[in-house]
Amino acid sequence: MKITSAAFAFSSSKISQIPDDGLPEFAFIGRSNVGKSSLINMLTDNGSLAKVSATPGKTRLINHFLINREWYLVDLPGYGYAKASKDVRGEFGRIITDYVLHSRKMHFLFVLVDSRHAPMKIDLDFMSMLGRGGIPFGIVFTKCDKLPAAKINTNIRYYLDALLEYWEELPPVFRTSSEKKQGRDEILDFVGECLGAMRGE
Ligand SMILES: Nc1nc2c(ncn2[C@@H]2O[C@H](COP(=O)(O)OP(=O)(O)O)[C@@H](O)[C@H]2O)c(=O)[nH]1
Ligand SMILES: [Mg+2]
Repeated sequence: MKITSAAFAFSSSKISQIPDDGLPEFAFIGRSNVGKSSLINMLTDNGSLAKVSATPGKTRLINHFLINREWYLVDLPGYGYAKASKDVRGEFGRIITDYVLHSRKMHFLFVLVDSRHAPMKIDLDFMSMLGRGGIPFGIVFTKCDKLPAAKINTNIRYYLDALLEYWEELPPVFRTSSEKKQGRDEILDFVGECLGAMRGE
């Protein structure tokens, strides 16, 4: 898919504020600092659509960007930064659980993880919550330019092996680098195929 237009649409602090105009939503989430804003800017070919921040964990809003007047790219708040609350829902923040578990407009969720790290409990917990809820998601390995390719491959293999201890099959997997523009076509083509399937193509 080619992106011909991308523009900020609106911010919401709870899911009831999200306008219902029938357009499908593809959302992005991950721990703070995982490279989510950079990825959104890379995908939309816009250097400043999403703010790349040196101080993680600030955004508590859901940001919608309208792409090609056809679908929304949704920037969800990062999780795992604020101190975990005792409230079970608090681990990821209420707005996050409300959106990913209960927004009927979300068509697919891209869960970002840093390709340099071993699986972290909070990411595994998050994915297992998605699995229990039957939420369609894929994993995006970010910052693939930061280590040599062989090392990244080993890390990702290790990560996927860890997931296979919990899951019978793996979700779709994407490798990205916002620095090198790696993984852009794969993600956009995936979204394009989902949109085509929704139109019955
Ligand atoms: N080398 C490299 N650095 C990245 C990449 N993506 C993000 N970063 C850096 O990681 C930090 C956090 O990025 P940001 O997009 O703000 O993460 P967010 O908190 O998940 O939105 C910033 O210093 C970025 O420059 C990438 O693909 N490669
Ligand atoms: Mg950000």
